[in-house]
This record gives sequence, structure tokens and C-alpha cells, in this order.
Amino acid sequence: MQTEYQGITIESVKGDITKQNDLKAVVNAANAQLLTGGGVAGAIHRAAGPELEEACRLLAPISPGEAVITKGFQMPNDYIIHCLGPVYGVDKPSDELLRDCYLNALQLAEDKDITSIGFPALSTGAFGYPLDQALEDFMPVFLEQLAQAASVQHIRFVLFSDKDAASYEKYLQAAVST
Ligand code: AR6
Repeated sequence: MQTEYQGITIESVKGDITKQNDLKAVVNAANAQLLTGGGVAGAIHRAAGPELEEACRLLAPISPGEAVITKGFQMPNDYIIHCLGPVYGVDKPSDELLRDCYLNALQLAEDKDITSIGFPALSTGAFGYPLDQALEDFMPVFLEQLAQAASVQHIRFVLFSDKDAASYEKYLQAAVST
């Protein structure tokens, strides 16, 4: 689905975060060492190539809630924003740390005059954050902050399953229409 919110295009789609060719930046669900791994991090490192690992080595380690930015290398995007989400129920308070990821990613994008960003559902895979809970925890503050954005014009949430995409769609339809 696609909607407009305060002049900003917001989409939720089912897809692969490494195949968002029209976006300036995508977000990586990273680990603290910014190395390859499973899920999103593995897919992004495979697609970006070995130069990404080299660039990441200089920036690691990062803490839960933190975000750092690199070039996109062999990815179709100019930039990759790497966020370390909280391990649900272990890195606490998980809700604040998850919010920090989204807000810090947005701030880095603004600093680089990035116009479009793709987000996976941070922390909801290996890190165990229930997806619907994650939506409730980060989205209200993220939308509030997005309304202040100067350069970011387009957000795409890229979900890996029909079920996750349907949850985002339902949430956004309710949140953006109120
Ligand atoms: N495109 C979009 N979404 C994806 C993709 C993809 N290619 N692959 C998985 N997802 P995860 P986390 C979904 O585990 O929970 C890694 O091993 C997935 O279904 O990638 O933040 C790192 O090295 C889930 O909904 O990230 C870290 O150690 C969501 O993306 C750790 O896992 C996030 O799943 C990070 O865990």
C-alpha cells in the first residue's frame, strides 16, 4: 500500500531489502560488529560485496539503538544505514532502543540529504521482537519525527512475508488516517 503523510510518501510492500533499486538508502538490521550474518545483514553483505565489510570494520562495534552509515557499494542504493536493534526483552528498555534505531536512521538520512529510505522490520527476526508490538512501539514517534523531515520524502517499509506486510498495511491505514 501507498499513502501520503504530511507530504511524505509512505509505502509498505512485501519484498527483499536488497532489491529496492529506486531508493537512495536502505537500512540494515545489523549485528554489533557490523559483520555479515543471517536475515537482512547476510543478504545486504552478499549483495554489497566485500568492500562493505571493510568499511564496516572502521565503524564497529555499535550499541543497541545506534545507527551508522556507509556507502552502498554493489547494492543498488547510494547508502546503507546500519542499525543495531534491541534483542527483545534482553536489551532494555526494548521499546526505547527500537525507537532510537528508527530516529537515528532518519537523522543520518537527513544529514546526508537522502530523499528515500527503505526499512526492514528491525529486530523482528533473530532478535525476537513481536512484529505488531514493534509497530506500536516505534511507529508513532517515527511518524511524528518524519513530519519534521527536510530531505526525506519517501519511506518504504519492506517486509519479508505476506503476513508482516498485511500487519504494516493495517497499522499504517489506521495511523495515517487519524
Ligand atoms: N529483505 C527484507 N526483510 C528481510 C530479509 C530481506 N532480504 N531477510 C529477512 N528479513 P533479521 P534482527 C526480515 O533477523 O531481528 C542477523 O543475523 C525477517 O523476516 O534480519 O534485527 C544479524 O547478524 C524479519 O522480519 O534482523 C543480527 O545478529 C526482519 O527482516 C541479527 O540477525 C528482521 O530480521 C539481527 O536480528
